[in-house]
Amino acid sequence: MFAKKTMSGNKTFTIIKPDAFEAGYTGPIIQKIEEAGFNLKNMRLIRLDQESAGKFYAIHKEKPFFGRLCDYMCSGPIIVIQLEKENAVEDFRKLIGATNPEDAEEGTIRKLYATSIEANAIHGSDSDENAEIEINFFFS
Ligand code: IDP
Ligand code: MG
Repeated sequence: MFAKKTMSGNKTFTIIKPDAFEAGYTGPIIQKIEEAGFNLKNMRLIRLDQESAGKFYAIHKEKPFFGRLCDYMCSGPIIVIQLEKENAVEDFRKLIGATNPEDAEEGTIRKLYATSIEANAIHGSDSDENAEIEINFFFS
């Protein structure tokens, strides 16, 4: 009998969202990401259009907040970053904290820099599969 060991991937993907970019938090956020042991593999400053925002957040298209989310993500420049670290997806989700900054743990990026459940400063992939899809979406 072999113990089943599931290997987690070493890639994840993040976006410094328009509110955090506009507020000048790009530097401190990247510093926290690097201090947590992530390596920056690819990075761009871009501005999304409605079509790309809708594609990126397609899994939320039935949600009541979808339209506002797309408007918000297009409201200003963003930084998209491919990251690498052992156990990347899970460790990065811990580093950013809960979706709603009011529920985020002390010291997490959303606790420190987010202003609301919508304008929550940063994105983090939620699975290895989605990390791959999101990286290919922006860096291919
Ligand atoms: P996540 O970013 O923590 O993975 P998701 O549920 O995947 O959270 O939602 C994607 C993004 O949609 C959130 O980061 C946030 O910007 C926005 N969002 C999520 N839930 C709400 C809501 O209830 N109201 C408004 N915006 C929301
Ligand atoms: Mg999500």
